[in-house]
Amino acid sequence: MAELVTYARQGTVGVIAIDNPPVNALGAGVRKGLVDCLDKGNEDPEAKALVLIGGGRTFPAGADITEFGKPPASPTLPEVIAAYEDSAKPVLAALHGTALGGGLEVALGCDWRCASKDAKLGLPEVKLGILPGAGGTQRLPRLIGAENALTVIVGGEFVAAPEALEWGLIDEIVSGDLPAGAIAFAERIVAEERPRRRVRDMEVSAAPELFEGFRRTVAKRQRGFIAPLRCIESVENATRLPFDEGLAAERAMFVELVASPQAEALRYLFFAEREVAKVPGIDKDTPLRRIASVGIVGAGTMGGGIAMNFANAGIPVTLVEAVEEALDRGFSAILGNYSANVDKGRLTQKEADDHTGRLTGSVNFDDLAKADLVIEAVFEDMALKKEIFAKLDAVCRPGAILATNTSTLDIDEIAAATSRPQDVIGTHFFSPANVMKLLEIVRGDKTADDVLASVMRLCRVISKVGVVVGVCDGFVGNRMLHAYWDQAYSLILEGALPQQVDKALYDWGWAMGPFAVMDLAGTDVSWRVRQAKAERRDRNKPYPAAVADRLCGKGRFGRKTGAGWYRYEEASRAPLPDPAVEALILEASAEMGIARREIADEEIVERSLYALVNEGARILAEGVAARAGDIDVIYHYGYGFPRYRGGPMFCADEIGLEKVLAGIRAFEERQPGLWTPAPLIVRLAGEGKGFRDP
Ligand code: T1G
Repeated sequence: MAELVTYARQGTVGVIAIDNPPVNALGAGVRKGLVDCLDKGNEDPEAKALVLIGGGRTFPAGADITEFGKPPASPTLPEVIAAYEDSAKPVLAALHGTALGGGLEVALGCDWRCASKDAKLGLPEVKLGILPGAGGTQRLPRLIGAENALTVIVGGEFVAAPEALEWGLIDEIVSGDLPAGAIAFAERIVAEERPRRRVRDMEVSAAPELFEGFRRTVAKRQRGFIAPLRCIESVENATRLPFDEGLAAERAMFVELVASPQAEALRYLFFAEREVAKVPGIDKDTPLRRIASVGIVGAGTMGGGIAMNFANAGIPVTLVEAVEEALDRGFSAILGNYSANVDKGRLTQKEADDHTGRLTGSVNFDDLAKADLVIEAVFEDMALKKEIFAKLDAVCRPGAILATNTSTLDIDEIAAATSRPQDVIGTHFFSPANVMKLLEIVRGDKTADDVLASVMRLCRVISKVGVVVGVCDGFVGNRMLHAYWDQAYSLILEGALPQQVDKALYDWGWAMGPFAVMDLAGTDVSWRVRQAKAERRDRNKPYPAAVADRLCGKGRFGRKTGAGWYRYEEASRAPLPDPAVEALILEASAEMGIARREIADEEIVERSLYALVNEGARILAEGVAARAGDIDVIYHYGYGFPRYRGGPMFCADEIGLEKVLAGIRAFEERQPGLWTPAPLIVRLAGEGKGFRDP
């Protein structure tokens, strides 16, 4: 087995190189190698200084996350870092790629740090529900000050090399070859007899207000997450406790958090997000189709948002509308979005101008003839979509990818309107399309592998999380959402009110409750879908959405009409309970013969979750989603499911499918027809298994 860490001397400099692809994670073997090679360097009489460097694409990107939850093998990371800090010879860490977590903590244990100009540095442990556990919260503030350290540790975002140099996190940027530049730097350190610098010996102070300020921000931006508060507490310790006491307190918090349910959920999502990119049956070397120009049909809210993704990624876009007025409306909405981004400082005016410069409008389909990818984003009408795809089939070049942004219609039926169904695919963006990270990629019966692989690859280019799903009504996300909404309607018919349901789910961690979401998206959107399906609806099943039909019947379409499930004051987004809605609900309960009762928040949370899980289990069994993790990634990035709870399927596994099944059966007694337990849950519960078990 190739050595994970090697030692070699170049002139008077000993070089310790790590080689553990893909990201040089600091697993047990690497940690042992680091200490062994340090000893070799310190015992090498010719070596006056040592350089620590990573092979391959990056300096260590952290501890090996796959080792979490297992008994730690010695040496532990704190022991490795203490050894480097106590090295007899000065050590320079040479950073490239993404020097993160435990990797950066090792570098903080070295005397000096240099980096390649495009290196990224960070302590993103908070995103895994933990805090830096190898001295990062004690050494980083000593080196760059408490405020900068809090920004890095509490937010978990990466710092680019130029900013790291400014902050003193690194001492030099190496523009050319990193190993050569690092060795030269080490030789200068020796030649100039620069004094040893142990970060642990540095001092840091800060006013309590600083930490209070960060706590307030966390309460708003990272609501419900435990780790950010622990991070603040530990950095605060660095300003008031001796180093070793602060270090011990950090470690104790780390051990507590790494075993916490939040950390387990966030670790699960970390790997689930990487799994979604591996599409069963699609070879990772599938040749890709070039996508260097894009066409969008429909310049409405969705079409405009979708176009911005490509313009932001440097890809020219042609937006086609039926008439000039619609095109003008579409462009002014897009320009409005960009100037709002400039006002908020998210973009410079030049960047906004560059992006809008890549957008071209047209009312002529022929202008799509050369596009590599065309996405149709007109309103949900099958006949209209088929007409458009027939047109695209006539004008688009051979090999162009034809995609539809439908959120529910049958992709195979749309594809059948062309002579090239193998080039047709679903790309279901979420509103606002230039903001929401999720892209449900709908694989049709005839969709070609290279079309699928190309669109999956495209997700990285436009910074989306792409999840491949099969064809069914509402695909994965919306299909589950209807079961979840049916419970929301049922709960208000049985005794709750929209504000109680929304508060219970918000307090449980959802970004927003279902009724507030319906008002944001427009209650008429799902109403039109229900109306379109009315003839096919099974009359033997309960129809709790009847209360929503009543609401829409009164023209209460949500924020856009100033009233929906809530009322909204002029220019305010605050949802205000409306007695008119309460009256409408009580009237509906009475007419549907439903006796209203007290409903506890726990029941609201449980019925909402179990409705998602039950439908999710059907979707898994049908193969519409490849893995439970795919469903959880969809629910986090597309529907605001609380990240620190992992996802509906993960939650069900944590609760235990036997208990979930018992709960579903209890609800079925109360609502026969709405709660038939999914056979997959019955089987897995019977076998004592979970969705993640093979
Ligand atoms: N441990 C184990 N595997 C890892 C890993 C890690 N730290 N980081 C990445 N991988 C795997 C990943 O699962 C994937 O595997 C492959 O590497 C490529 O990753 C004490 C305890 C570095 C920015 O949180 O953010 O240190 O799917 O697809 O998009 O304080 O990976 O190919 O089989 O993501 O180019 C802190 C986590 C750990 C960084 C690269 N570090 N990694 O992104 O590739 S906690 C992190 C990332 C810690 C100490 C504590 C990203 C990346 P596979 P990828 P990428």
